[in-house]
Amino acid sequence: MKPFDSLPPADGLWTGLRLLSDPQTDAAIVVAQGAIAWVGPHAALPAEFDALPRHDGGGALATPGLVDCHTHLVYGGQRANEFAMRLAGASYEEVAKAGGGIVSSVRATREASEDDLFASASVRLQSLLAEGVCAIEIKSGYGLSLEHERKQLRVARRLGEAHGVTVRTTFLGAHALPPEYAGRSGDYIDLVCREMLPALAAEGLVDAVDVFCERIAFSLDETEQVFRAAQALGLPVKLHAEQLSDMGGAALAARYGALSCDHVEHLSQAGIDAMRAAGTVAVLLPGAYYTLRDTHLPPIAALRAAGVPMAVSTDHNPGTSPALSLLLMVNMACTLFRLTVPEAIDAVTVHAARALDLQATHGALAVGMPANFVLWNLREPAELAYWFGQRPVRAVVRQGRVVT
Ligand code: DI6
Ligand code: FE
Repeated sequence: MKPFDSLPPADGLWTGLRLLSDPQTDAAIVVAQGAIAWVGPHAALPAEFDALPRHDGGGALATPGLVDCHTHLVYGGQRANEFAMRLAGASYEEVAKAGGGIVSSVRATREASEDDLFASASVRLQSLLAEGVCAIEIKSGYGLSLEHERKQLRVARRLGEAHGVTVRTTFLGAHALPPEYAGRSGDYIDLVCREMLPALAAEGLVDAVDVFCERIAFSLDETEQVFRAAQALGLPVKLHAEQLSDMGGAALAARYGALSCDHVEHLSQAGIDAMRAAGTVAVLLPGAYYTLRDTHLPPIAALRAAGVPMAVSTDHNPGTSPALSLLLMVNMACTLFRLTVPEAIDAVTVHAARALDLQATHGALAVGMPANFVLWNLREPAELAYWFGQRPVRAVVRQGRVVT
């Protein structure tokens, strides 16, 4: 892999583009010092930019760089065996109770060195980047002790530096009960709140805090304890909410001004109303829905009617969503969840950026933002959602450099 800062700068005039807002018109983008200096119809290009060195877009469709706003990318091992067990009839909850599930990834993650984790996550990250992802959230939650959560979060930071991609880290210490705390959930939550979170936050490793609020994970009360600890440190919260049952997690998260509530298959109208009032994004995860062969659809029509912004993400994780294509998730969000094409595109750009509090710098083609955009070998925007299993990328500009 070439060092990121040896890649060519994207500065100059990008011509022969078509924009989502007006795909019929020949458009241009000006990049100066790694940021977008101008974007619009080529016919309206100010004369001052005309003499800049040119990059030919060849008629490509240009979109903002994609944002994958919910991933568990860093872990040891894989769990294809559980996939096979579920095919033989076991449910996700049964697999978890039989000692598989999250805890088996915890074992493998604890055994792996920081370099092992970096190497395996790098391979996965490269798949996402090749498809135009320019910002990604990476959660901890497979370490479940100070030492091993730190290791995961340090790897997440290193991935961002080495690959030249914006990484937002999320501390998910309250993902599962580690085996050494069996029957002592309260003690573990104390450890998370009093030791792990403050220490990792002090090391600059935590951009947000998440909890898995579910019957097989942590209760509403325990979730609130973690949220209080996050609030005391000035950290934003998010929540794995109402994935398998309606726990009332979304309304609680909204009370803490959550950036997002994620999964939300069993979200109630009260939860939706609370999220709307708080400006919380609903993150839809069709990869997990599909892998678990779930049949309980998230309340898309009610979210749409309420005007709650909807994001879509891979939820990449070894248990319920071994997905490494955000475009495939766009297709599934349309086919399985009935998002419209414009909704699905917003879901992996502007709304996904908002779920990470990155809306000032990512998710749009706007003057002043760092240059993160993708040129697609596609004629019309609907093709972004239509094809699956191909990678119609002509070029990616990430953090002001031409990377593909
Ligand atoms: N919800 C999920 O879908 C993943 N974590 C979570 O809280 C599953 C993680 C796993 O099975 O390893
Ligand atoms: Fe998840």
